[in-house]
Amino acid sequence: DSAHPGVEVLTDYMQLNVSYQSALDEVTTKLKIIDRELSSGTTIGRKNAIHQIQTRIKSLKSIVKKLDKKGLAYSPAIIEQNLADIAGVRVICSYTDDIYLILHSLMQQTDVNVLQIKDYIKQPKPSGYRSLHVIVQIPVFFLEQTRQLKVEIQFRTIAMDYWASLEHGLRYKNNLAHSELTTRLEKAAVQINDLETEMLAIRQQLEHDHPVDM
Ligand code: 0O2
Repeated sequence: DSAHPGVEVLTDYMQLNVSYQSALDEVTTKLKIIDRELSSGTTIGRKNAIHQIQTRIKSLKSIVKKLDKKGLAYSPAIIEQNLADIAGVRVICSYTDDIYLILHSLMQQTDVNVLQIKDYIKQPKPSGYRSLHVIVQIPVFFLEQTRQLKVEIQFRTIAMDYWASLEHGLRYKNNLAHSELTTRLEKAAVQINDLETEMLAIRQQLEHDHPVDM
């Protein structure tokens, strides 16, 4: 029965999935093109600038939870207006400098509208979390209309992702609020950052000593 509100919500969500999956495809293609050029050895880049690209569409449960938190009702228009992370891309890079190189390249593209940048690399969260969050808006060409859709891109290094993934898993299963463990997790984030800085310094030393091999 299509009059049932549950059916309507599900139908809207399926429609939203189709739209935002296409937005994810567009952004992923842009990132792959940048990575291919960086890895070709003809530019300033190096192999494996992008280690991995992950994508996800926010689950119906998470959408409803977020709307509730904001005191908003469920409707496709409200979601599109208020939630910028329905479509999410996680770009896991080898080194921090590659992140800014890729961001710069995306910002140059005339069809990419950068709506917001939150730099938790320069300014980590109190938890120790580090990543660069960027909201972009891109045109997606459908059969009968062109829609401007938002995508959240989270740029991280392998080291940042290591910490964030494990921390997320620990936090998800346990209530870590204000415990001694949060302090230890914060310290672990600092140690991982130190390690990452050292790996970058090693790479830069190698580039300096053997400029053509890299
Ligand atoms: P999921 O399942 O990853 O989507 P908002 O996004 O509007 O709710 P805010 O504060 O503007 O709120 O967003 P923020 O903090 O810039 O980005 C939220 C996302 O960043 C989270 O998504 C996580 O993916 C990630 N994140 C932020 N802080 C932490 C942290 O301390 N640890 C880890 N592991 N990840 C973090 P969601 O919505 O929580 O969930």
